[in-house]
Amino acid sequence: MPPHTSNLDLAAAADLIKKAEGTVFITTHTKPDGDAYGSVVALASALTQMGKQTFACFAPPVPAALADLNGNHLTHVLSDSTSIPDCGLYIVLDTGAWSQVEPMRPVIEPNLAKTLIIDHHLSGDIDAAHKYVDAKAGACAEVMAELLDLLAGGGSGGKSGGGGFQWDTVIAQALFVGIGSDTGWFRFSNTRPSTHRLAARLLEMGVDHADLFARLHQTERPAKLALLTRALDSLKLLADGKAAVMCLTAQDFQETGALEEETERLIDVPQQVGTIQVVALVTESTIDTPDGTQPLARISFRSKPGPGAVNVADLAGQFGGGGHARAAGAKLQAPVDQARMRVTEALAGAFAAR
Ligand SMILES: [Mn+2]
Repeated sequence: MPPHTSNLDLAAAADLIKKAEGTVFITTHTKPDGDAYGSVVALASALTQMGKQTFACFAPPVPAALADLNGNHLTHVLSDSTSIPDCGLYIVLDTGAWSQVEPMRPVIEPNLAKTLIIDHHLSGDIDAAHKYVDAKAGACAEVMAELLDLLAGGGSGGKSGGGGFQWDTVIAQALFVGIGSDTGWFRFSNTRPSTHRLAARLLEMGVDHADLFARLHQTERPAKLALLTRALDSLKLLADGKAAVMCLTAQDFQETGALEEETERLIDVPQQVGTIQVVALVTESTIDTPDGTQPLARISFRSKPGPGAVNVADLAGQFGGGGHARAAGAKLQAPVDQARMRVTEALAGAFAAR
């Protein structure tokens, strides 16, 4: 597997985009989060203003709160009837892993020689011709901000640059959603001084952060709380309370009426407990696998920073997944109980080895 590292710098990536002929395809991981959504919308808006044809496409489900943001007219949601044009450049944002873009694989794989990945994750296996990976960036949207400055012809601070586009309200909101989402609204350890500087720049352009927070994080349905109750009921502590495993089954989703995307941020709740350093959430997929054989379990990991922090990207790697040191995930073709057992063993092992 090729290393998931840059093989060009961001200026070269900007050049590649500027010189691209024909339509530019832009996508990101399945079930986009705020960073994925914001990164795609910001880039699509910039390129459209530069006079380029874009085809920005999400693999569903797209959370309703994101789909309601400015700029959604610039994007498509993949369905059976979506016809994707032949494009001069294929851009994949916020992931470099096939497992994260499965529905887009038939589009990307034949075009790897014309594919540019821009990502901030530690691992990925898409062998694209062009890769820019900044694992220090708290969000892909931070990289997008740098890229947009390069496309506009240098840090123009919101003024129209040489590329002939402006950081308009669509771009500003999209980038803020991206950095806000991936940093837990500036609480997580991936938040950098430059993250705050970008946030300040976006606020000065008129982004209403309180309104965005309310729209993105305070508009859940009661079913979400019912799902949280189930998750907390399932919580098991191990390694002297240093690790916690929660599990949600298809039955939990049926009985609460909650949707799979409503698991978002449930995993943050147990971190309120002082002893808990790592949390895992195992979720039984309610979506049938294409071949209908094995059920699919999704595993998410979070860990707290500090001395002796557990690298959950390594843990997820044990299950063929990846991500960041503090937040990572994997998918497993296994019954949910078996997945929970294997995750419990892996966590116990991580602490036993200390
Ligand atoms: Mn991200």
